[in-house]
Amino acid sequence: TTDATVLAFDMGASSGRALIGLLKTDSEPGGKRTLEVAEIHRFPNHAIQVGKHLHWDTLRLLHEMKKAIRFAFQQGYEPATFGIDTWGVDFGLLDANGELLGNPYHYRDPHTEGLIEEVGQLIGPQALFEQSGLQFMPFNTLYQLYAMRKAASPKLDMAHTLLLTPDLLAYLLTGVKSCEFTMATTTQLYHPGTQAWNKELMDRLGIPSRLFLDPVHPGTILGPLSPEVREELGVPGIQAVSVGTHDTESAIAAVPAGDEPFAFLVCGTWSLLGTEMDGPLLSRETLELEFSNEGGVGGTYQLLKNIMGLWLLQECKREWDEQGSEIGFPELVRLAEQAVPFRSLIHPDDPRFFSPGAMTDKIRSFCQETNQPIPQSEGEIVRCLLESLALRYRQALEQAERLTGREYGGLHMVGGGIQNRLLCSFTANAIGKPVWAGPIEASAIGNMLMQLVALGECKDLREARELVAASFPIDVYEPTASAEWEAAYAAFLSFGRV
Ligand code: ADP
Ligand code: LRH
Repeated sequence: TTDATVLAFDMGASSGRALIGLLKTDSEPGGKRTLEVAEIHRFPNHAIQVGKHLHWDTLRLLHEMKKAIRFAFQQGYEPATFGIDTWGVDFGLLDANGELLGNPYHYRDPHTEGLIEEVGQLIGPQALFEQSGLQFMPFNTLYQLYAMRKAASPKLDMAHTLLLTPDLLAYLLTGVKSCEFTMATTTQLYHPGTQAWNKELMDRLGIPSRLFLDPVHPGTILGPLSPEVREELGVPGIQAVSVGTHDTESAIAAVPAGDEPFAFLVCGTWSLLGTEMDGPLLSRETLELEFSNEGGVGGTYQLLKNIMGLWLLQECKREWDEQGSEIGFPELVRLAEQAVPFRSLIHPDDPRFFSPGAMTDKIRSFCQETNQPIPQSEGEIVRCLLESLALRYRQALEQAERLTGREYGGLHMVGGGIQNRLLCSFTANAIGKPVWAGPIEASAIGNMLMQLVALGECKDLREARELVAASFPIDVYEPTASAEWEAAYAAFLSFGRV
């Protein structure tokens, strides 16, 4: 029997997707419960350049989400609820009439350049870290709003309400304004100590505190689709649930781990590597090793590091596509597999790789500057990227172990990137421990789990994770010890970044 049907929207920085989740109970006595998922819609998502700025196409996302709702009903599904998760930090501003003021900025917009240093001087890095728990990344909401203030943006003065991307999309579908906790903790303006917005910090930076709504926790029911949307789509008023709206947090909620402390790697456009905690770890060492404390679902905090991730590969692929070669990810992975191992390495988090464009040139110049052979072919470049990422994962895992004083028996990998089996096995080899890969659609599944919690079908995060373990297969990658990986790691560490 089907006990519940839910709809998850998972908006990544490279694609958006809508999945239906069916909670099923086996007909046998004491029947096993499983979650079945079916993808009903997938569409590309990317930055759009307008003059000097990079924006998201928010209305296109709304359009695709509406299409997905229509598809769901056309295919005979009757979801009781839906939830939305997206990438972190970005937001839209509403005016006093509740209308969207302009196109939201993309977090790779260059307008925040240099602001980490400037705000650091104003507030002091240690104080800023203690009040936010976050790694200083140029795109944090704080720097974006400060950039708008510095540019004397009229939008900032006109704005009545700030809605983070998932809350904005939920508002456009329901008319309900909300602010969800896990996203709030990505802004750098939420104080992990007081568990409230940091109004004092906003005042000091000229960021209007009136814009911010009180956060609600994942599992909160927001309200039904608006009458306009219901009428337009000819569907009933399914209820929006505020899930773990930060995609990373939804993904971690879907890691099929038990009660033991575990390490995770959420592998998509970004790679987020870390471990689940009961609360934030605000030590000086956390700041020095550039880790973040991000609010998670079910009262957790995630101690993690942002690693540049498969963005590097996406950007290379985009360049090759534009040159007309149109090689898919599976083929690029195959070419990398055939390339010579350990020929050249990069540091994935070198700042040059953050902005879009000219990625193959940037990779080649990194190799040239560090006196390594310059990768030429697609296979050589992808090999270089994947080996470098795996080594970076080892470094971050060791740092997480140092910070928590724990040792992890292996690494749980989830997200679209685990379809890259070469990357999974490189990672196992680099860390010298097993990798447990799955599920791929972790964010959408974690999103569904909090809907099931809201519906009373799952008690808590623990029970929700048991459901994931019972429903989705895991691929195990055992490490093969090799002196070559050790030597490569030593070479990698010589790049000198933490
Ligand atoms: P996001 O949610 O950030 O948009 P995903 O979790 O969907 O990202 O992961 C996208 C990444 O997954 C791509 O950049 C690509 O590197 C990888 N990927 C997707 N499909 C495949 C595939 N068939 N084989 C190998 N890698 C893949
Ligand atoms: C991954 C992610 C990550 C953020 C970045 C902006 O999709 O949410 O956790 O830091 O996007």
